[in-house]
Amino acid sequence: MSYTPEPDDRFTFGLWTVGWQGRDPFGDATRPEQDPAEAVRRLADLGAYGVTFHDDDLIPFDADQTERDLRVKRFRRALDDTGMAVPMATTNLFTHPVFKDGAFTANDRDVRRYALRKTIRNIDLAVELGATTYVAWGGREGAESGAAKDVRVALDRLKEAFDLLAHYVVSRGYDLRFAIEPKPNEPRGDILLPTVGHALAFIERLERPDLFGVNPEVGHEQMAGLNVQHGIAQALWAGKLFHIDLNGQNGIKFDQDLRFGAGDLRQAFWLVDLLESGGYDGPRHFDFKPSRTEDAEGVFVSAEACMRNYLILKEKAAAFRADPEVRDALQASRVDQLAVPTLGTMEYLHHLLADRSAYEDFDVRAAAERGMAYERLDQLALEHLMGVRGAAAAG
Ligand code: XLS
Ligand code: MN
Ligand code: MN
Repeated sequence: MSYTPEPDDRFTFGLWTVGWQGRDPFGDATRPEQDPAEAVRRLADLGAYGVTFHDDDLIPFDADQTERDLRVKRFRRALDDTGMAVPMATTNLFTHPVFKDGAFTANDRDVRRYALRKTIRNIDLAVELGATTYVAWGGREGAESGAAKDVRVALDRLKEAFDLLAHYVVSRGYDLRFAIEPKPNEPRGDILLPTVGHALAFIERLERPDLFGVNPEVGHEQMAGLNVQHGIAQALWAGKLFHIDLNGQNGIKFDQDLRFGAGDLRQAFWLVDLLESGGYDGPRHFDFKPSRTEDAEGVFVSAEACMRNYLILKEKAAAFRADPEVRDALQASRVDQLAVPTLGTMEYLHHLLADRSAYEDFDVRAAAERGMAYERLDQLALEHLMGVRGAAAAG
């Protein structure tokens, strides 16, 4: 197998990923500025399906109307020439110093009003370019110290902002849904809605929860020490996986944004296994930072590798699921039994209470002695991943 991506694979990239110049808190840019139209062409050549953007990735923060129109025109031409899509867009509410205390939850009311207008302006452009998902990552919505932010009130303001944005989208008749992106910290010491779970709970308090889902990022969950597969599974279970940011991360440390497949490879394997079987049909969006050690060409080597790694893992996950020994091991671990409801059809609580076999006559000791045989099952997965079993091993 060649692992060559095609638009049907629906791989997308943020303009800010391949366009990242390598500026970090300790060092200047290591790469020149990139023309978004050129990024579109290069990614299309590699087999990507589309690109996504923050308003400021496309149009410099202080651009006047003429420059704005020119930039959008150039970008649009690249999209038309290549057939690349823009399934998602988002707002930069974190780079400019005006957002140093947050955007929708800044203590200063005028900053909050400005953030809403900036977002609405880019929603119009996003919809014009065909986006159906609008990501909201609240990078600066947080605090470094206890008294600085009344978190309960900040959540009121965040709700107010999202309710207003939903109202705007509905009143315009836009086909656009919001995907909230959780992250525990960085750039703020602590960010509001730090994990998928926090975001899911928050969404239920909004006026239009149906218009809001999550955009989990692999590395962000791992920065919190969480199992990303579990978080994504819960988002899927809740019908809230509207979008996903794929990348790599090595445990609890700064946001590494490694290319997909780097970092925790085992979690990447289980994640692909889940996405491919769990009913997610949205874009496979990469939000990574090509290491600042790379030159302009190395950036695309890294981008290509994200897609390649996804396709390799997809093949490995399929081979794992199709392996007769795995099927046997799954059965030995009674994984299928979990799908059987704990009470039977037409069985009610009073039946359970009257069922002596469920308690009084239940052989607790025998049940406790049963092994789960998970080690064999997990070793099979590991051997598929290491390439000593399955299609790749045979070839
Ligand atoms: C930063 C986030 C950001 C969002 C979009 O950590 O990942 O890039 O995906 O604003
Ligand atoms: Mn990240
Ligand atoms: Mn992201």
